[in-house]
Amino acid sequence: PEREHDHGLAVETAKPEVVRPPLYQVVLLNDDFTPMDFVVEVLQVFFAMNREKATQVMLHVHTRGKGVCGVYTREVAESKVTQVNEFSRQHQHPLLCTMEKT
Ligand code: NFA
Repeated sequence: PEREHDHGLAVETAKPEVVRPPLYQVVLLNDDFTPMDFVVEVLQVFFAMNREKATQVMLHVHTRGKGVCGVYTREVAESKVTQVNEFSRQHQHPLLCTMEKT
C-alpha cells in the first residue's frame, strides 16, 4: 500500500506507453560542381526553408562538407532523399542527399 485509501488489492492499471519512432537526419553533402543557387532551391522546395535559412544551410554544407536539412521518421527521410537525388540527376547535378540515424 503506497497511497492513502490503498487497501492493497491487486488492481492492475495500464501505464500509458508512448513509443517514439527512431528519427533520421537528412544530410546534404558538398561537391565542387552543383551551383549554389540550385542547392538553395532544393532546400526551399524539399525542406520548406525560406531563402535566408536555405542560404545559411547551403553555405554550412559548402564550408563544412555536410549539413543537416531536417530530422524525420524513416519513411519521410527516405522519401526526401529519393526526391532530392532524382531532382538533382534530372538537372544533371551531382548533389548528394543521404540519411543518418540520430
Ligand atoms: N560547393 C558548391 C560550389 O562551390 C556549392 C555546393 C554547396 C554544392 C552545398 C553542394 C552543396 N558551387
